[in-house]
Amino acid sequence: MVQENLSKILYERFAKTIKEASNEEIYLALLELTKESIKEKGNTKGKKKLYYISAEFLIGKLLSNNLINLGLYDKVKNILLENGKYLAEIEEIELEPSLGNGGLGRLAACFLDSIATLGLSGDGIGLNYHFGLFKQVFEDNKQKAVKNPWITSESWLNKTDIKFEVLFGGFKVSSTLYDIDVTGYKESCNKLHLFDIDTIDESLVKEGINFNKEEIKKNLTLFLYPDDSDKAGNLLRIYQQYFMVSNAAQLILLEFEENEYDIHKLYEHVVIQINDTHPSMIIPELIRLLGEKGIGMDEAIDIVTKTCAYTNHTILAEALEKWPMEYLDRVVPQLMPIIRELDNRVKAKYFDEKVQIIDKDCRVHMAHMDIHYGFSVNGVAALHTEILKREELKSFYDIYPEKFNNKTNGITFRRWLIHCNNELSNYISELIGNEFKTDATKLEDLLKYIDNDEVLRSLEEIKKHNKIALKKYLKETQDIEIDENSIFDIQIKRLHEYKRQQMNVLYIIHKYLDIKKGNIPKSPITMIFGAKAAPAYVIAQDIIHTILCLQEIINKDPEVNKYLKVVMVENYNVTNASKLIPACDVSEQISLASKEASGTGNMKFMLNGAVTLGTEDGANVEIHELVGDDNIYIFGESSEEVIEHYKKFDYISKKYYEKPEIKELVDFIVSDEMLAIGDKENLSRLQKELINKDWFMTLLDLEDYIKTKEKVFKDYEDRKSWNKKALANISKAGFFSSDRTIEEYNKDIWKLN
Ligand code: 26V
Repeated sequence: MVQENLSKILYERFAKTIKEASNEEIYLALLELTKESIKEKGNTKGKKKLYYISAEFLIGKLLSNNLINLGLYDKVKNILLENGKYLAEIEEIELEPSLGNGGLGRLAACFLDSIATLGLSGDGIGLNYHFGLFKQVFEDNKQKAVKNPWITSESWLNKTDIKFEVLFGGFKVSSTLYDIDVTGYKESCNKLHLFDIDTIDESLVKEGINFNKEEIKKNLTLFLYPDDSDKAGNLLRIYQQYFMVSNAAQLILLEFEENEYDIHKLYEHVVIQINDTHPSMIIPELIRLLGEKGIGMDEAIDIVTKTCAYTNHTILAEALEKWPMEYLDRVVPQLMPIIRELDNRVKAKYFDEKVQIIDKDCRVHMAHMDIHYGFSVNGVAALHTEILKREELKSFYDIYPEKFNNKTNGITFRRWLIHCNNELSNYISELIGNEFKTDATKLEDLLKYIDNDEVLRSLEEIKKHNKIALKKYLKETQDIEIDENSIFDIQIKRLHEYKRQQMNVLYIIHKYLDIKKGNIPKSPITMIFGAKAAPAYVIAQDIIHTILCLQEIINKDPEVNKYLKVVMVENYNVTNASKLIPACDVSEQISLASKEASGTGNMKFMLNGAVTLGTEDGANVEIHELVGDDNIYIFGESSEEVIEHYKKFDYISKKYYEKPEIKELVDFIVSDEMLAIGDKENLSRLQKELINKDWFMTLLDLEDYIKTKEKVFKDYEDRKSWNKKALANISKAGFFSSDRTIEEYNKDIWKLN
């Protein structure tokens, strides 16, 4: 059937056979074929429906993922192969929708996959950004940000006839809803609803990613999170957030009314998950709309509180949104009486200033509104939730202990195993059958092969194939030559000081100097990074510059490059993550303990047989518990110790810097070699930052990190024992399936039927 349908589409559209068609033509035909098959699946239905509202859905390319979920992947791959075509090449035609910054957005995408797979009735609601997260290009060893379009004339977007009006202070805009089908693995479908304005003007973007931030009617959905380092950027972000939630509220009420349910019982049929604080204005907006329907304030507040649940994804103070009242007065004047009323009720009941919604500086704390006027607050890993309860949100936990719960993050195994590492997935099926695809805990059955030499050797072989594929990709895209027989040590994630890419940089300097002294590593090492830095984040730009300078120096040095290479992958995104993760030996998860809420890359690496080198932070703690001390490398101070340092202000980086072994590494950043190719301003700023500030305590853990990493590389030499670690990691990864996470959300929070 698939063969006939594909041939028919190609013939009707291009008068060509599969053999004759170009990759572009085959892509378009597959898009059509997939969309047709989706129609046959129908939508999930239930008495209660979840709306997952999020400013980000980092869905990545959809073709192969949809083919897998529809059960067509192997068929299509083989049909193409019989005609001399490669699905992997056809995948390249699709543009990646980079509609998210990082973990939070990718989590939302994994969740949609699992919600549909479990047959739960739940849709995503977000914004149809015309340009996703900027595309990163390297020029003069620096990051340059350029626009990142993804919408083509034919795409996964389906325009609907649903239109709403959204009122802002002084003007209104009209919206149109676009839908993307969310296919579940062998189940029915849900939708990702993306709202757009009708008056968008893409030509506003001139140089790089700059545009006039004040022309709201033309720019509202132009970019994912514009730069918020200035007032205009912040205002635009509030316009986006209100546009998202006003449309969401209207859609939710429209669907609700179509079912003729009783509006007084909204919470029996609707549950709204607020993904971080970006959609928090849904609370006052729903209260406002219920008021328009004649429901009094007390009851409206009660209904909304029983409908909304909030997920916290970070404890970093700078990331917790606090909007000045002045901004909200300007953008959403109609919400302000409600927000003031919500705050008055809090102030009348609680004297603790820390739980107020509007603080004494007239800033509105969005998370505080969510906690008071939602029924559930969850963190995203066990440690993170404990820190919320004991430290960051303690005052709230004291008031509402029953609202707090943990939901450890997860990842969809369809994308992060079956698609990205099809060879490993097929091999696992050969060993233990297919059940792990729907019940990930079945991966534990692999443990019976822990002493089986043939299985261990096969795992090593598969890893080698993935390394060769990555080598080819890096040669083609960046003209960088790497050695597939080297250890692949990978750190891929957003660039942030708390994630401590700078600590990895100092290790590289250590290794480089060590090799120069004649200490040659047994196996060569390839250090790989991928990271985008927010354009206004100065130190993050400096770290990227330092990595790129080291890449140039080390890779060009004939004495060293046989043993050590550095690769900074350009434009790290979902697509290249799928190529990097399966090729990895050592997964770098080295955030300062207490700072990484969960991490999800750590789970992807583990599932693909990499061994974690990490701190006791986020979900690393749970990985450690699952795999045991022998199958993970843990270093650094604990979250309790780190939190104590912050409380006592007793971490002084200069004291560490004064140790000669550390000084040598930090000073190398501004050595003659580095200054000969790098920019003095960037390099000395980073060096000074490490000496005088180092807010995320790089130097505190540096020595332990270097020592532990040396042990990792030594242990790698015992290939059998290393392969056992890889197998143990794969076997224990089942817990991190987002199917498990979603089952927990449903059991404890959503209660969908
Ligand atoms: C946002 C911002 C915005 C302003 C500048 C600094 C800054 C720093 C961090 C953030 C984080 C936004 C929230 C986020 O993406 N959190 C991530 O959520 C993942 C899914 O739960 C989780 O795995 C990551 O640990 C967490 O960082």
